[in-house]
Amino acid sequence: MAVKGTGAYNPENIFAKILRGDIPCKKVFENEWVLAFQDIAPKAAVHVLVIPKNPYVSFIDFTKTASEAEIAGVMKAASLIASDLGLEESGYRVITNAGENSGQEVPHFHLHLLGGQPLPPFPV
Ligand code: IU
Repeated sequence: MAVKGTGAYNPENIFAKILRGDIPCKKVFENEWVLAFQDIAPKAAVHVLVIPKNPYVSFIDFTKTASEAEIAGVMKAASLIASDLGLEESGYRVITNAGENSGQEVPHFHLHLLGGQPLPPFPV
């Protein structure tokens, strides 16, 4: 079910539990800024989620609240992961859903990296 994607951060959301190690994930990459893991229900041959380690609900929350160093760290990590996954060669799409009308399910800001195959016309 879609969530509001606004308001206070709920530390009981599933990605917060993954970050705490309470729930396992198929980890792809981790550094000081992000954790990246395979989406549990992939929508493309490559479907990886990149999440900041700090608690942000959405893209706007993240960009308004995080330091410039953190914003750069998260975006650079996502770019590095996409390159390492071969997405430059295959083509790719980077998506973030925010709020109920977008279908955001998990209220912890995340980037979807999608690729590894021809993608259907946008919006996916
Ligand atoms: P959304 O942008 O909030 O709709 O994306 C949430 C994604 O998290 C979605 O693609 C789910 O398949 C994925 N996911 C997951 O990888 N592991 C989980 O335990 C749950 C959702 I719940």
